[in-house]
Amino acid sequence: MLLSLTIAGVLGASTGTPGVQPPSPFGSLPSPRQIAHAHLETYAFLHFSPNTFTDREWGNGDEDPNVFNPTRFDPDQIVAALKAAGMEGAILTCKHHDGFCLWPTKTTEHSIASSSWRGGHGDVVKEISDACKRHGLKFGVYLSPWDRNNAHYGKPEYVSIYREQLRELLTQYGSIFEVWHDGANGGSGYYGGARETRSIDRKTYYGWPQTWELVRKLQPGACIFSDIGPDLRWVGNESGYAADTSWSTYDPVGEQNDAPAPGYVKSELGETGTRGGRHWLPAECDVSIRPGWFWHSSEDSKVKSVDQLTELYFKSVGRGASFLLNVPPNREGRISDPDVETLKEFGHRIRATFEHNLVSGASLSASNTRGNDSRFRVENLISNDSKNYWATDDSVMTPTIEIQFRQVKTFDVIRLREAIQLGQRVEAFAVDVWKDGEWKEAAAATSVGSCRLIRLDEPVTTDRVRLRITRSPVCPALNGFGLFLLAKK
Ligand code: FUL
Repeated sequence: MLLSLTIAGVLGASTGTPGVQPPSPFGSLPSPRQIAHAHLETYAFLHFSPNTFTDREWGNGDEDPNVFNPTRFDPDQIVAALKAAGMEGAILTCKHHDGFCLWPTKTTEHSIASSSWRGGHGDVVKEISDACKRHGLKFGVYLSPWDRNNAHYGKPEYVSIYREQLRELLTQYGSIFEVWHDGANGGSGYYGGARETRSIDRKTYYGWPQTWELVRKLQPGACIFSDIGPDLRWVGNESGYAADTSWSTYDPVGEQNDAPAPGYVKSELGETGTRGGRHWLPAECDVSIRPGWFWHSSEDSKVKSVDQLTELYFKSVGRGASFLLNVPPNREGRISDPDVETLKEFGHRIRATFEHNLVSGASLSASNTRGNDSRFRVENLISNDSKNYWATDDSVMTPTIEIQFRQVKTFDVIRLREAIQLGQRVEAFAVDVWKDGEWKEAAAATSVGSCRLIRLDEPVTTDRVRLRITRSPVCPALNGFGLFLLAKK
């Protein structure tokens, strides 16, 4: 009792030392919905449409609704496979470019209601969203703006139809965590029988600000994804990685250095984002577990390995972005065995790697703690509450932390997290290990954000580790430091 009073006296009571203020936020800041989204880290894409049955990637829009016929459709098998991989949500292609709606929409006849599957009474959106609820995953919707079936595509009428489709999806299927707007737009198609090429002005045609207002009204908690946000940005490639330096802030630029729009952006800039950008707009890294987005039997032997998925995890989640992994259901309406197997092993590997943080149980000391106030103590780096963070005095921008283990430990993975509610602050850091009587640098990196992972080439064994913040324009505020040993497969 006396001891704890004394420590509280030195470091300040949990309500804070009088006069010590939290650090001022720096730069653009995430909204609460973006902060919640950052915790998800990994979630799935489900590409499923007539393409699954016609062996195509982009349907023309003239497909017979009867081709959509998943013979053993099993939403629980699908969602369970995702859950085994540690995924926190699933985004379904409710309508891909071919315009076929996987729910019985009132906006077009080109939907599941016109298919003989389940006598025209099927609703894949409902079944997948219900399965997500049963398994504790969040549910999101992909609704392609480009519609190669719709006769009105290219005219103002279609934009109203698109918004109405969104309204149906956002009001009939419970809580939606993400709304995904594809940037692929315009071109040849069926268009109600016209069979022509239609191009639209990608900057103005869709009236995105109004559409996003509708999303905000109907699902205020949903993050909106597009090439330019407003909540999540496309990383600029479909290979599943962000750049090694990837900022959570981003000011997208149009193709002609003018105002950007979905489908009209210098997408390569998405890989790095913009240091000091006006918008908090973290990257989402999309990639398919197979070469194509849709299922093709010829790709059953081309499913990514656990090592490949692990590498992508490190290059997406580990670079402050989210990992959107596409897992396409097959013609039966299930996830194929090779995909199920890899997902299970991947989930096991990630869980086994991160379940035990070697830093917990070690003693930590910081070169500086903000106002010597226990609210900002270094132990916050290993508390599981992301609201608690370690911070330094305003004048201390390059502090160090030392970790002393009771016995030597072996690790090859380093994890650092910033308290992003205060913005992205740190610009560079290094990690040293004590070896042969001196500090040796084991790793150095730049941007942190919600999560930075470093994988060392070789495991290191030591009883002392040092974290050095080497560049930061303001005092750092970190809420996680971890050392782990990558689990074998
Ligand atoms: C692209 C689309 O054209 C692909 O078919 C796929 O849906 C991918 C996620 O986005 O832009």
